[in-house]
Order: sequence, then structure tokens, then C-alpha cells
Amino acid sequence: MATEDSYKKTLLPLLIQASALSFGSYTLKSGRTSPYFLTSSLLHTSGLLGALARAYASVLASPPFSLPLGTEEAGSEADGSFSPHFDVLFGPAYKGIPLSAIVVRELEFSGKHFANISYSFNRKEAKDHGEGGVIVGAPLKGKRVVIIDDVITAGTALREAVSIIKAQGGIVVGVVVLLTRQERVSDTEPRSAMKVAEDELGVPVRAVLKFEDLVEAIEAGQIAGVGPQQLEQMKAYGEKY
Ligand code: OMP
Repeated sequence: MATEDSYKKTLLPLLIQASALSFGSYTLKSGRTSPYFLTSSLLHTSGLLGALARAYASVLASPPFSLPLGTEEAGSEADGSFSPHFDVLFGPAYKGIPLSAIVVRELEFSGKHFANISYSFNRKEAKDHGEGGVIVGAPLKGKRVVIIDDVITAGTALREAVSIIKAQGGIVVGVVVLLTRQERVSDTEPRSAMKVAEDELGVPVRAVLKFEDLVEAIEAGQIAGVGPQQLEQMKAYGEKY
């Protein structure tokens, strides 16, 4: 099985090539001005979606989200056969929608125990005719749900997703994102949004890539066209938030 690290190494150059990861000056949802931005919607080709799906699926098919068959303990490799401890991947509208679908498809290659995992997502506007409701895909009632999203900054999008799932009677058992920006929630909350989410929800919250991976890649000269000036800006941003 490829390691989490090998996915980081494969994904980063792809994100840059696709301009999904860009460097400059960007205003975030939180109002902060950031020297970089991840636009996951630019990852729209088959090849990029395949690489993305493999990275998310490798996180989901290992502990703590999936455990070796016949054990309740995380960490053991056993015979290499893992069983998922979740039923549904939930992709919050809009960007989580294709993500949840491609990842659920990719999970089939993790073994036969993954074949019955479902996906679902919310509508931004509830529909009052046809099948109705706010959820499309698997019903969430009584199900163990992992949230799949692109970026965590302050955790606002994540909190919204959690309340949608709870309102439907689902049980949030984990969160996997592509990038955690590792930012403090606010001036008065020194923990990162990812740590706060993990503490508040009491479930694992994992990211394929972290802000510090980006800084390391720039330091190692692995990101063409991004040099000392951007590195300084990234480090200063990291210190500030
Ligand atoms: P929070 O809700 O603050 O955690 O921010 C996450 C959301 O911000 C993502 O779902 C995006 O809509 C958006 N975002 C990005 O897409 N990429 C970034 O690099 C930064 C943000 C952001 O605005 O913080």
C-alpha cells in the first residue's frame, strides 16, 4: 500500500500544475488575507480526480477510520485486510459533492468490505417536491458518517456540515479534508480549527496535506516559481495565524 507520504509527494506537484494551489494575495472567507489559496474546483480532469480519490481513500482505508479485520485496535497491519468503521461519506455542497462520489468509488479498490459504503450530500436549497428533502444519496439516520471536504481554515464549513448530519439523525465519526491550513480559530482560541473540531466532535479529523507540508516543499525548492519571497510570506502568515 502506498504511504500517506507518497500521496503528499504525488499530489503537491499536481495541485501546482493545475493552478489549484496558487500564491499571491487572497481574501479568505474568514476575512484574513492569505499569501496562498487552494481552489479545489480546478481539479476537474479525470487524472487529477483519480489522484485525489486515491489520496482520500488511502486515509479512509487505514486506522483510525478502518481497522484490521477482527480487531478493535488501530495500528496493526494484520493480514492487510481492513474493514471500514463508517457507512457513509458526506460531501457538503458544493465542493464536497464530487469529492464524496469519487472517493466512495475509489474505496471499492480497498477491499470487498468497502463495497457497501455510500455517499450523500446536502442541497443548498431544500426541495419540496419529487423526492424532497435536503439530502441526496444515502439517508443518514443511524449511520456512521465521515465528512469529506476540501479545506479547513476556521472550521465554519465543517460546523455547518456537522449540524446538517445531526439534524438527519446521522452520527459523525470522522472528517477527512485535502488541506488543513492549520490556522487558529480566532485571537482568543489558540488551537487550530482542526484540533478544535477533533476535541469538540470527539472523532478523528485528518488532512491529506497540511500548511507545513506546503512550507516544506517551498523550502526544498520543489515548487517551481515559488521562491524566498513567498516562503517569507508563508512563514509570516503561519506565525500570525
Ligand atoms: P472555513 O469554513 O473557515 O474552515 O474555510 C473553509 C472554506 O474556505 C472552504 O470550504 C472554501 O470554501 C474556502 N477556502 C478555500 O477553498 N481555499 C483556501 O485556501 C481557503 C479558503 C478559505 O476561504 O478559508
